[in-house]
Amino acid sequence: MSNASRDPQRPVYHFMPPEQWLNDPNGPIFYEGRHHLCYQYAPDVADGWGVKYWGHAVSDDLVHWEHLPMALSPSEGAGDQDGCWTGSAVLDDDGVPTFLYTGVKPQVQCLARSRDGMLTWDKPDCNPVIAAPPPGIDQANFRDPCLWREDDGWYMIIGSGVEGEGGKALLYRSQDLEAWEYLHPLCEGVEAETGTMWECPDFFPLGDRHVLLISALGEQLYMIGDYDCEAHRFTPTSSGRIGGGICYYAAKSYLDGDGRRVLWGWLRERRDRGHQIAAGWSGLMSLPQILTLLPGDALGIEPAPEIVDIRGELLCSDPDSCADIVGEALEIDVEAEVPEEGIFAMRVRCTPDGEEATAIRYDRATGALELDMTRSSAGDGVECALHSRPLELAADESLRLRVFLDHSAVEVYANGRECLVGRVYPSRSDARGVGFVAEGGSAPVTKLEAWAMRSIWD
Ligand code: DQQ
Repeated sequence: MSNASRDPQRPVYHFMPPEQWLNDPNGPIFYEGRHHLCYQYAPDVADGWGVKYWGHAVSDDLVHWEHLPMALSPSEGAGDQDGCWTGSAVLDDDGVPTFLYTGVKPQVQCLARSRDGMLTWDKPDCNPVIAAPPPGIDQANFRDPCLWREDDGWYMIIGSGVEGEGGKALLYRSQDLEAWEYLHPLCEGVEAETGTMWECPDFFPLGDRHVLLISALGEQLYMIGDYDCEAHRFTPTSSGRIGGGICYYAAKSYLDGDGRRVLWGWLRERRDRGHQIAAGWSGLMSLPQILTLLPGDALGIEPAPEIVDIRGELLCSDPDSCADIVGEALEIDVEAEVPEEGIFAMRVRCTPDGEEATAIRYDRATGALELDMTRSSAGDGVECALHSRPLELAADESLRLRVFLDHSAVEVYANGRECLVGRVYPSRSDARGVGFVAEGGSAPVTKLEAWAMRSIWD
C-alpha cells in the first residue's frame, strides 16, 4: 500500500492521480462520447514544481475515472524538453484531437495530435508553433493557450502580462493550427486590479455573453462581458472570483455532449511541503462544475448533477436532528431562513470538544458567506485561512447550501451562484461532527439532508 492511499487526508470522491503531484487541469474535452481530463503531473511530489507531464484520464459519467497512460512527456531537444505546461484540446478541422500547450524553457507554444483516439500523441516537426512572444512581451510570461474556432479561422489566446501595465490575453489566428499570426490583446487588465500576469486564460460564450477566466493574484477570477467578433476584442462588464481564496486555481472548461459548460479547477494543498512529501501525493481536482449565465449577468456555478450518483447512505432528512451526520466524506444539503439581522452558521469536521472545527457562516446583514478554516486543524504545518464571497439574497430567498466534505477537501455551493473552496487537515480522528448554530437571532433550518459519499474508485 502506498503512502498516498494510507493518508487519512486523502479525498475519495474527487479526481486525482493514484499518487504524486497534480496541478492545473489541462485540455479537458468531450470526445467520442467520453470526458477526457488531462492535468499537470509531476512524478515526484518532492519535485512538484519541477518538470511537468500531462497525466490523462477518461470518464463515461464525469464522476468515475479510468487512468490512461501519460498524454504528454517532455521530448529531448524539443521546445518542451523542460516540461509540458498547461494548454487546451480541440478537434481540428478533420476531427483529429489536437493539443496546444506551453513548452519550457523558454516558454513556447507546441502542438500534439492523436490519431488513435487520444491514446498516444505525435508532436509534428512544425513545433514549436510559436517560438517567441510578440515584441514587448517577456518570454517568461507567455503561456497556457486556449483555442476556439470562428468562421474565418482558429483563434487562440495566450496568458501574459507586462510589469507596470498588467495581465494580458494575447490573441492569435491560424488556418491550420500550425502557422499563427499575432493580432493584439483580446483583453488587458490593470496591474493594480488583476496583477502583472494572467495565467491560464479560458474564453467561451455563455448564454448571450462571453466569459474570460484568468488565474491571477493567486486566485481564480472571471469576467463576463461582450465579445466583438469583428474587432476580436473582449470588454468585461462584470467580474468576480470563484472559490473565495487561494485553494482553487487554474480553472479550465469545455463543452460536453449535452452542450453544458463544464469547469475543473485545481485544489491546492495548504499543508507544508514536508507533509505533502510524506503523504506521497499533492493536489486534486474540484468536483466537475457546471457554469451558466444567470439573470443580471451573474455567473451560475453548481456541481454537475451526476455527483448524486455517488451519494451513499442517507444519514439525515430531518431539519430538527443532525446527530447522525458524522463523517469525512459527506454531502450536506441545507436550507435556512436567515432573518435580516441573522447569522446562519454550521460546523463541520468538528471534534466533540470543539477543539477543531471548520465553520461555514452567512451573515445576512453584511451579505458575507464565509468558509472559516482558522480552527480546522490544531496540527503543525497547516495554513488555516478564512475564505469569503459576497452573496446577496432576495428578500424572500432562503439560503441554500450544498456542502461537500471529502477528507481534506471542502466545497460549498450557495444558491447556485457562489462557491467557496478550501482545504482542511484536522489532526484528530474524531473531527467528524456536524452542527448548526444561529448567531444573533434565529436562522431556522427548513430543510436538511445528508449523505455519506462513496469513493469514485471502488
Ligand atoms: N501552472 C502551469 C503553468 C501555469 C501555471 C505550470 C498555473 O502553465 O501558468 O505547471 O498554475
